[in-house]
Parts: sequence; structure tokens; C-alpha cells
Amino acid sequence: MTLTDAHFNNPVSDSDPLIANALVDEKSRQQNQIELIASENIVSRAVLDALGHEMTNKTLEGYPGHRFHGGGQYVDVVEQAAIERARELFDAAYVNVQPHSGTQANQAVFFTLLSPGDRVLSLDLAAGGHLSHGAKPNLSGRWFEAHHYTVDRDSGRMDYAAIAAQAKQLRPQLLIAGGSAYPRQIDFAAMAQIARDVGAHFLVDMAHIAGLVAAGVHPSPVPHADFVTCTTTKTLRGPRGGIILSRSDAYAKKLQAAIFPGVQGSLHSNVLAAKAVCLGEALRPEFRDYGARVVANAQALGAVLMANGVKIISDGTDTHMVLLDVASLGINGRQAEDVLAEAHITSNKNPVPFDNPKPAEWVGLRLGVGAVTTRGFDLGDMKVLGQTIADLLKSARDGYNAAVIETAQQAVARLCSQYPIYR
Ligand code: DSN
Repeated sequence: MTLTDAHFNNPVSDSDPLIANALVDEKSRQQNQIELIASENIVSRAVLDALGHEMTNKTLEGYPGHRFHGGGQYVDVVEQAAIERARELFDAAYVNVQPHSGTQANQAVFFTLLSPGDRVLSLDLAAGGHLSHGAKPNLSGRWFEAHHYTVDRDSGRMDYAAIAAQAKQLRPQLLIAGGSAYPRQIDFAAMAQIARDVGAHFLVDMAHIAGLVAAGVHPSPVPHADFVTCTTTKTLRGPRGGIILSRSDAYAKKLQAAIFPGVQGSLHSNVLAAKAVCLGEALRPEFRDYGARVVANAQALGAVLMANGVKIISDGTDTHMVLLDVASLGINGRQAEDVLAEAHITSNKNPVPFDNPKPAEWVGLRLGVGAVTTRGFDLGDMKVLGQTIADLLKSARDGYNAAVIETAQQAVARLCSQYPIYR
């Protein structure tokens, strides 16, 4: 084999054993553990095909029909398809499918609307907000004057009267709803009214719930917000990347320029193809069924945990996630994450509203059911899983009971072999 032939045809298992082994191990990890990180899912083979395609070789800047490089005719096909599918799925007038991430989609909206020093009002990080909404260590928190609203201490839900009062006092240029760990439906109409009353623009970051909105099992922010951003990764079950949507074309020119050349250079051609595939999948009737099963599974998981005395923020969920306050069990979030990991259940420690800012002290554990619902877990499986998790958490409280961990490992192994992923 010539060097050139090897370059084009050798699989990674021949050319780079270190990386090949890590890839094999990662696939096996995904097969043999239960994934409950709320920002994850398991994409279709078709999405994987697009991601691993030779289209990755193509460099392009600009937009379909107006590129800065030649040879873009097939990428134009996929980008146009992604735009049209997102437009149909979310009933949006304006769509930009190029953001490399949700954070860059948010940056582009900031770049379109704001000048450094402008005021932003968004959900507090501990109450479920997102770093890119003005958190101090993020560029958005360095360049803009960010303020945060929180949730009601007793109900764990957004308090619209309190947000309205804060907005009136602050008069932000931008009001943001959405984030990474708010398990309840947001009243987008109420938030839009608050923004209108103070002359603010209104952005909804629906990264976590985009798939639920697409499936019609969560109200859409698109009719209410000036701008909606999301990732394609989470409940939408697509590749890593972002999208910007708007109900109107009013800011189209500025948003196009804000993504390129504002905050990004060339686009990721293969990822655009994968986005188009996942948006096509989300348009099919079976995706509506998937969305309904996700919410039912999350509610079933929350119910079993609460029946076992585990505190759930807001006493339930309307989405794909439940947020546990494990301080009620006398442990912290890291201990909860660790004991679940012993039984091959993957989750993440998380702050709960009004939590300590130090991650080591957080007492929350966030669980999301997008991935297990993709595998086929049903309500009966959620009962088994919920009981397993409750037993593990109590075991951590009582000093890690080896028999409980072994029983949990067996339950997880049974579920994983019942619901295999990629052949
Ligand atoms: N924001 C992070 C999360 O929700 O896990 C990554 O998307």
C-alpha cells in the first residue's frame, strides 16, 4: 500500500491505535451504562453517517448562493434543507443553522443587539440559567452588565411578578428566558410582556427543550420571543451545534453578519448535513411520540424518587429533566453522582436554586431521560431505574452498601442488554 493509499483507506484502528481504542471504549461505555445527563442523547445512524462524511473536507464561508469559496453546490443543498426543515418545524420566518454551538448562537444575538456595557437580565445559574447568559467567567458576563432573576424559594418556579418588578427597576436592553436546569414550562407570553413593558428585546434559549417544542409537547417560544436560540444536541437528538430562529425577518441581515463574520469563520459542512438529517427526523410523526414519551418518562422517574423521600425541585417536571436536592439525604451532588457512577449510571452534580456557588458544595443532581427514551425505556423501566437510583442515593447516605451497589449494577446491566444501541 502506498502512503497515499494508506492515507485515504486505512481505518483509524490501523493508523492510530491509541485513539482507536478510546473510540471503541467510548462506544462500549455508551452501550453498557445508562446515560442520564440531561444535555445528552443518542443520535441516529443517519446523523452519524453525515458527521463522518467526506463533506467535512469542504471549507466555505458565507451563505447558500453567496459563498466566498468555490465548490459549495452540495453544501448549499444541505444548508438550504436544514434551513427549510427548521423553518417548518418551528414555524420561524428566520433561521440560521450555522452556529457551532448554543453559546455562539447566543453570542450572535448579543452581537446583533447590544453594545458592551448594556444590561442583560437572565435566569440565575443556580436556578437553572446558562453561562452564556451573562455569567461572570463567560465573555457575556465580562462585556455586558448582567443581572439575574431567580425562582421562588418555596415552589422552585419562576415568579413572573418578581421578574417584572426587577425588570422595571433595571430596564435591561435584553431579557433572557431558558437555560440548562429549569425543569418546568416557562410562560413565554408573560416574559414577552415583561420585555415589552420595559422596552427590552426578548431572547429564549430553548437548548434543552428544543426537541420537546419540535414534538409539540412543550409550548413554543417562537411566537413570543424576538429571538430563539437552541442546540441541536439535546432533546432534538442531533449533532453538536446551534441554531438561531426568529418569528420575523426584521433582524435577518444583522444576524447573518453576526454569525459570519461576526463570531465565526468558516462553517462546519458535515455538521450542517447532520443538522439537516436530525431536523428531518424531528419532522416525522414518530418524533412527536418520542417527545411525549420523554416527558412521561421524566415524570415517572420523578414520581418514584419522591415516593422514596428524595426532594425534587418544584416537586416534579414538565420537561425531560428532574433536578434532585440530595441535601435532603445528607449527601452532596458529587457523592450522588459518584454512587450512581458505581452502578454505571451517568449523571451530573448541579446547583439547585440558592445553592453554594462552589461546585464542590453543590447539593443538586440533574437527571435527564432523552437518551434512555431513545433506547426504548418505558414507564415500567423508569420505575426500576428510579428505585435503583433511590436505593443508591440512600446507600451513599448510609456509607455505601456493597450489596445495594451490586444489585444496582445487575439492574443496569439487564436494562442495557434489553435496549442495545448501534449494532
Ligand atoms: N449547558 C450544558 C448542560 O446543560 O449540560 C451543556 O450543554
